[in-house]
Amino acid sequence: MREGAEVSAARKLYDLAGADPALRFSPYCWRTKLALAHKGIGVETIPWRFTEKAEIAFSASKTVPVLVDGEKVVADSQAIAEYLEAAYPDAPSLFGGPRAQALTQFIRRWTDGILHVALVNILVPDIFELLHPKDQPYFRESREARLGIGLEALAAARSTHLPAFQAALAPVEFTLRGQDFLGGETPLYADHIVFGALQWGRKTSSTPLLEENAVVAQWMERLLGYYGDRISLV
Ligand SMILES: N[C@@H](CCC(=O)N[C@@H](CS)C(=O)NCC(=O)O)C(=O)O
Repeated sequence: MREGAEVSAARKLYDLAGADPALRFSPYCWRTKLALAHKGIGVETIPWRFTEKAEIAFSASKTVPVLVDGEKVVADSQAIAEYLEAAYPDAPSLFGGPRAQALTQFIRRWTDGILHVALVNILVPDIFELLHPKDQPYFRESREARLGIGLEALAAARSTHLPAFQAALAPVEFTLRGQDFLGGETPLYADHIVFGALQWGRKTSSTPLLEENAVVAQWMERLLGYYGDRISLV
């Protein structure tokens, strides 16, 4: 386990929070927090709510994560990962080289397009309950419009969405049966991406999602253990 990274006052990460400011559940923010830990870069995380767009207007982004690194402002988890890789070349690589960086795009697209979609159907009603009251009307309206279904109807159909999630996860489980991390012997950004999705589930789901996936659950613990006190758990 490595030493904890020093937190610079000039480095901040806007990180999605629930009603409880310690509940940090954004899959994209978790990717970024693991990427920062991987690079050994300490950061102060700022709890941010969906409707606090004015707080991040300086970044020209309406979504988090937003990283402030001294004079530099970077929004979007992918842009942040690429920034960190370029700006901190002497720290461990996030991607493991340019060709692996290209392959990581597949993991990202698969996670966003398949794993997140399977999880959205399960998690959105649970997330609604955990949000700050000022966020709830916005979240309900935007998610019902996006998904084309009411939150209550989605909640009633919850169990019908669980098999799609388990099926989506199967390639991750099979891979991790043969290696410690998606990156091989040590983690890479590919691990951070998939971890973010499952941590989103772990932080918000009203029922455990990984009971049938001990291999995947153990990998999540292994990943957190690898970074030790480098990772801020809020
Ligand atoms: N492509 C963006 C997506 C970021 C994103 O969608 N973040 C969500 C939190 S998980 C957000 O801030 N949503 C604000 C909203 O829905 O208004 C990234 O990779 O950073």
